[in-house]
Amino acid sequence: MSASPSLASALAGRSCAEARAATAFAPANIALVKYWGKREARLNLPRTGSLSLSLGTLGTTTSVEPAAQDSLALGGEPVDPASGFAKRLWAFVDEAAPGRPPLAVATENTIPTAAGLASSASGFAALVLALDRAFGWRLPRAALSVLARQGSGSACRSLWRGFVAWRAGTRDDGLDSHGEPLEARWPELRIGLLLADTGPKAVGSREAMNHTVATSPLYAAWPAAVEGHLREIRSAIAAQDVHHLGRVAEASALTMHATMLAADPAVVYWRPESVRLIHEVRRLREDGLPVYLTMDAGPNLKLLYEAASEPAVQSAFPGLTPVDPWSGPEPGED
Ligand code: 2P0
Repeated sequence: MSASPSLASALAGRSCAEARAATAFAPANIALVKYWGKREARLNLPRTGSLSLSLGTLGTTTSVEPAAQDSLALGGEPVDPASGFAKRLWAFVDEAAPGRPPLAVATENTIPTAAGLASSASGFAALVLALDRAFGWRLPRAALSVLARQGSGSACRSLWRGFVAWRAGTRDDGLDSHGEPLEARWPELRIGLLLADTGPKAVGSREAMNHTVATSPLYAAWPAAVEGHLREIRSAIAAQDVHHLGRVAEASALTMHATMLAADPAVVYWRPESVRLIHEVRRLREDGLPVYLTMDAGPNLKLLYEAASEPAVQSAFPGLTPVDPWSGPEPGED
């Protein structure tokens, strides 16, 4: 049974009249089974489920406080209200907190911005957690996940640490489409961030996703592939089988890129260095090192391996930023 009716009343009852100063952290997340394609664009309702791993201490900390007028800062610097970032953020705040007073919002990424990995996911999740505290809503975490999803789809998975499943849901209002933490912990599992290119992206992920759904003949095969990947990844997590988990995560990422390569015109995020790194990961695996890769809508790689393999992975890739997904606070806690 879905908890939607109670989520609906919890959300309907939120008051936005008075705010106090509040701060919250949310981690970035990397999908092991990717979200790629929407059934409804305004609410970011996905065509399929997805499953992610949160990035421990890497993410976004956001503060909200009442002010004489709206203002926005990123990394301590004021953000131009006419910028795309500011417009998207305030449109979201107006929808999440209708009738609100003016607010000063300050946001900081702990994920290296130059790494091209700072995501809208931790940003919208931290903002929703900060708004929940600022207005004293005390909403259930699933309701906050619904709100975060409306800012950016993948943000609905950044409300928890560890593994998080996002169920596609079937409702038109999206109240059954939110993140849900898995109980499973896998303390040995690591994720490593590996840069192939730090230049600006030619195509944003939202645009690439919509363009792929609209024009790629391979997209028709995507929903069934995801169903299989979701079943497989849950069984890999239950067994703590890094080979199984890695195979499925790699297949999900490469299948997603295959749908993009078949779009018209093709979306090609891979740079020469991306391809070199992909081959290097495969070579290490042939030599017996259990290391696998995933990629998002960009040229960079994320490596999946267990703690015991970290020295070997680090020595093969000196530029690697290793992440312990189990470190850091529970999102929304001090
Ligand atoms: C994911 N990505 O599952 C997939 C894999 C990128 C590749 O979710 O339009 O910023 O805000 O719902 O969440 C990135 O897209 O898109 C993303 P919107 P979002 O992590």
